[in-house]
Amino acid sequence: MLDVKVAARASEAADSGAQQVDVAVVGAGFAGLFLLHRLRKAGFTTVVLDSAGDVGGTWYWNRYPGARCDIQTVDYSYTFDPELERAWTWSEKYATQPEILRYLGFVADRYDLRRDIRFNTKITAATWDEAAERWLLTTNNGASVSCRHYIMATGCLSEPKPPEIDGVKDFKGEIYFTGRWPHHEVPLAGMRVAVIGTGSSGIQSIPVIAEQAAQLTVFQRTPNFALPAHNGPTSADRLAPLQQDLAGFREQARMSMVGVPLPPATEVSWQLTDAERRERFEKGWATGDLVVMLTQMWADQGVDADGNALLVDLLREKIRSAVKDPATAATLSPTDHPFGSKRPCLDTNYYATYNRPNVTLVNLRQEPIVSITATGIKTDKRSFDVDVIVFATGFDAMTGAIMAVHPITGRGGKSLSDVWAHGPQTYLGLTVAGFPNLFMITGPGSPSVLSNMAVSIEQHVDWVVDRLIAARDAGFTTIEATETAQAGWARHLTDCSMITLHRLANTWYTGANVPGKPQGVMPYCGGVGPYRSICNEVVSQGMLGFQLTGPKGAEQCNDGEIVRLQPDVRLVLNMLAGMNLPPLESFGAQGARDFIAQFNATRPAGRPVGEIVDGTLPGAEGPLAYRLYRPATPGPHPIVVYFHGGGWVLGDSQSDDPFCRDMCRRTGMIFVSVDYRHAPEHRFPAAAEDGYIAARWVADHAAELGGRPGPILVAGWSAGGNIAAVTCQLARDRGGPRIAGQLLLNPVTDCSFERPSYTDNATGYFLTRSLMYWFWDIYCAPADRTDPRVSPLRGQLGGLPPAFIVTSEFDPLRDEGIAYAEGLDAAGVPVEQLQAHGHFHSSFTMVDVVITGVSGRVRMAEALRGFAGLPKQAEQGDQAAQPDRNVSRQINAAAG
Ligand code: NA7
Repeated sequence: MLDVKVAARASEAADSGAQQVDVAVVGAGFAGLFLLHRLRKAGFTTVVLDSAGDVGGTWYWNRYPGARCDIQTVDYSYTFDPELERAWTWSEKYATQPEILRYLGFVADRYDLRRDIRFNTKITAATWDEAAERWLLTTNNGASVSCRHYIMATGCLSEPKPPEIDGVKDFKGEIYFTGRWPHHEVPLAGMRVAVIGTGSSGIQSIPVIAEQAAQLTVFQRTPNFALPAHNGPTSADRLAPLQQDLAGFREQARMSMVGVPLPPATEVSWQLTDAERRERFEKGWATGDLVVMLTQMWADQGVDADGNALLVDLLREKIRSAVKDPATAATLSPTDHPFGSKRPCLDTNYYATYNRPNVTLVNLRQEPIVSITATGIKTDKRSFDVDVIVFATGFDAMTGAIMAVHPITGRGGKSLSDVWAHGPQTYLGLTVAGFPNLFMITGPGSPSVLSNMAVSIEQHVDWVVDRLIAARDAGFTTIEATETAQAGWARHLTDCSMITLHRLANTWYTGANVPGKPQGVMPYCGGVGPYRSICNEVVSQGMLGFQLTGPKGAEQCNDGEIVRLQPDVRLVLNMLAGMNLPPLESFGAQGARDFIAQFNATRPAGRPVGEIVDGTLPGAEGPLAYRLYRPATPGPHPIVVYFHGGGWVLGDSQSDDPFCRDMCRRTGMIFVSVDYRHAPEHRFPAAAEDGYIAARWVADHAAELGGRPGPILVAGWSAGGNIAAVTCQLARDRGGPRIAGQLLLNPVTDCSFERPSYTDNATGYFLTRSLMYWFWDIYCAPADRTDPRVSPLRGQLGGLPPAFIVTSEFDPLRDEGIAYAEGLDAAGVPVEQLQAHGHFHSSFTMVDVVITGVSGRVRMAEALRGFAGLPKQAEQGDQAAQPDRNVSRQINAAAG
């Protein structure tokens, strides 16, 4: 019992000739059963191997007291056969382990699956035979297996983690692992029981064990968030849509973010009052549903540390009200991670259990376990004598079951353990380059554990089986991911992981729970629906990133990366494409302005700043409106004169409102956004001259505006970046104002359309080449275009203020921005560049929509502060006053 890794005892393989099949599957859980069913229907000879004695996978092993599903069971079911759905009714909202195991047995019987499953059989080695193009699997029980395709349906949480505590073997009492719970009744009545671990398994079992044991001592290393399940029959609300339109309900789940058909919240936290947030929270709490609490409170809860912290405050309040002893409540309250970044739990009476006289909580952060002794557990402060120790210490997640079960040797004798030595490498979480015909169901790099597993399993199984059918029909015998595709997927995974807060917590999602395991967010964070459409796109693009080969030299390889855009940019562009809008330039100037105003009205409201003041300043030929954003911190602040984007044709002082608010908060500086004159009413050089005059006026009136006297800064996006760059040149040439630094975001710097970015990104990324032609035509006559007041790249570049220049990979203006940076550098101007990969022209101004733009804005703010001689990080006045925000601010800093 002690060494869970050798639970399945080795026996001599009776190798009387390998069993020949088309496909071998490891694992007879949710995934393996469905695979067998589909493969058989598709005409593939198939064998499933499992070290367990029966079907069930994780539900076969995890029999600990209180074990239940924590996704509503109506969602955690097979959906491939409506007849099956009608034939089974769950008795509870969250079914118990025995009921789920009965369900899987029912499925196995219904489709007569057991006859092709070899139970009590573990694979001891898997080797790719290059000549035969087959996998050879040796087993510890019976014949080896020779198969064309090898599919790991091993589950994400199947390999229990060793206890990592000295002295386990010395303990004279009983030891149990929640992940390998005995099949017989475990007597706990009257016993002194210790539970180590407070993840889902601990939190589900502790209340049940407490009712039986004489004394229960819980050893907690990290407190976790737990929500009440409010179990019982499935609510009528939840059943109604399912009963009315089963197919529609299932389809919605498949295209949702987490595999459960609930529309995510759209309002951001700062749009809701305290009372409104509390109301939402209480309603969510009452539903007893993790997915509701994880996705329905407010839109920024899962992507922004501050938005998350508001929810954390309310959750901590619940713990305080459930646990009578304030010190115990404090110990149970998580402080080191955002809600949802570590897997939260669903409980029944968990917190109230600590009010029982027979339950003691030990905080291992204050008194770590030193060893296990013959009689119990010794911390560095005390000894606890116990009769039973329950290890609820979790799993070597995601990769453990794949790596630890047996050596897998692919093409050229490469071992998977070596290939994954620094972390899992996969394409789509489904395949690995160098391992032909090997597939993983819900492998690392797929949504897997961040989703409703039932939905993700069905998607993977369908995708794999459909590919095997297509390959067979086309006469191909091998399918293998390319290195290019795999490297691209790794980049995409990293990009996705920047959206959520998972990277900010030490969890099994990141490998942090296993000493020595490489660190990194392993599941795909981009969502179930987007992931599904990517997998479909791989197919529609001719199996992009796969090499297929067949007899007589048949070969097909469409190499490439499936996603090069940032995940949220991709969503935005897909949404825009879905709207089928006519080109902006076809609206005419006023029509385009109206359209942009309408479009801007639907964006998330910008975040609060200390104060917003609208005013007017004298421009080159008349008054210009401006909007001033003041930070909440005490002034005087440095001032940034800001010029909005819009091709010299569109926009006003409010059109980049969320960006100005965000940058005002991040920099702790005043932003003055100027409504310079626009074309076609006012053509070149109106915008340039207004920009310069406005900067001079702001510098002259800095003190009146509450700003710090001395040099100002300038910033601008797109055409506004052009005006900012031009303003710096004019200020240098016309004797002021003094400018301490310039932030140029996707600036127009030159009138040439010849650079590659104009061709590479001519269409498809919102700012198109033809739209740029149109802007130029409206603003500037061809004869004027080489004037440095519109093509600053053609001006003198020496003696300009230091610059921070941002360019985006998928932007026609990319190369001229880079050229400007290079030009400044050559002229001896200090310049820093951010060449943002996967981003488009609007990435950084779509605040709270393109979340992956945050890190770029953090760098922009640091640069502006550097220009102004301030330390990198700004104190955010409106938050500094609230001590509870310190954790979130630290996390924010780490996120930056
Ligand atoms: P988890 O969620 O990984 O929980 C394991 C718990 O055990 C967690 O509280 C760990 O603390 C704790 N642990 C692990 N190793 C030790 C040692 N050496 N000493 C003390 N405490 C330790 O696993 P579960 O089985 O509960 O749940 C797995 C998933 O199953 C769950 O998320 C659902 O998806 C279903 P830590 O947090 O690492 O400090």
